[in-house]
Amino acid sequence: MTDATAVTDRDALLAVDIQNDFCPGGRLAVPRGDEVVPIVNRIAAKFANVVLTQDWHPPGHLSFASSHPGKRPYETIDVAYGPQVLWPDHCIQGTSGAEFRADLQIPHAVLVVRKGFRRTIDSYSAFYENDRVTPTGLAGYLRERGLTRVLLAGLAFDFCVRYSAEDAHREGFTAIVIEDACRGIDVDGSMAATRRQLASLGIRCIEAKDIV
Ligand code: VGL
Ligand code: ZN
Repeated sequence: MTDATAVTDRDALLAVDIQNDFCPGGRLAVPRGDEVVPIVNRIAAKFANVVLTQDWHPPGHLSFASSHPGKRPYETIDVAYGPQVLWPDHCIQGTSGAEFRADLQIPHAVLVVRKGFRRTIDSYSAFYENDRVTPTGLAGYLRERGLTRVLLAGLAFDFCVRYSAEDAHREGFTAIVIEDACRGIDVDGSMAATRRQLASLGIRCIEAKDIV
């Protein structure tokens, strides 16, 4: 049970990577990823400030298993900034897989943050790329607009939602994950690890019905 969370004008909803490639039929399909769309549409109507993120990779991106001869998707390799999970090719700039789901209907969204556009750095978080030092600019945007709390929903719970929530918290924003508005991939126990890590940082997980 969680208490009602009232949305204010200092809140931002971060709708993470609700793109064709992360939904059934896509190239890195998150199981039941499409189910978040109507939920996020409903939640978004309550927010004055909605930010969308869009995974946006060039062809031959470092995070693609196909860029590493002999490697397979979901293996982990060491790159310049540390371990990196390898993925099927996905969300390639300008392709239909990289487009937002057509049924995602948030015309009042105020910002789209594209990430993962540097060939040699992946970016799970909407705030920092996977080298953990290259910023996307989102923290500055939120601060300059006086937004203090970030509620997160979307795909995937155990990757881009997780790292975005952790970085929001690290940047001094209050981060809250709307868990039933997310779906996960679950690589090597990553769902359980995410729940543990969010809890240890004091990042609350709530349900969509608690947002009023
Ligand atoms: C994501 C893996 C690779 C995500 C993006 O949106 O969670 N996961 N690229
Ligand atoms: Zn990606």
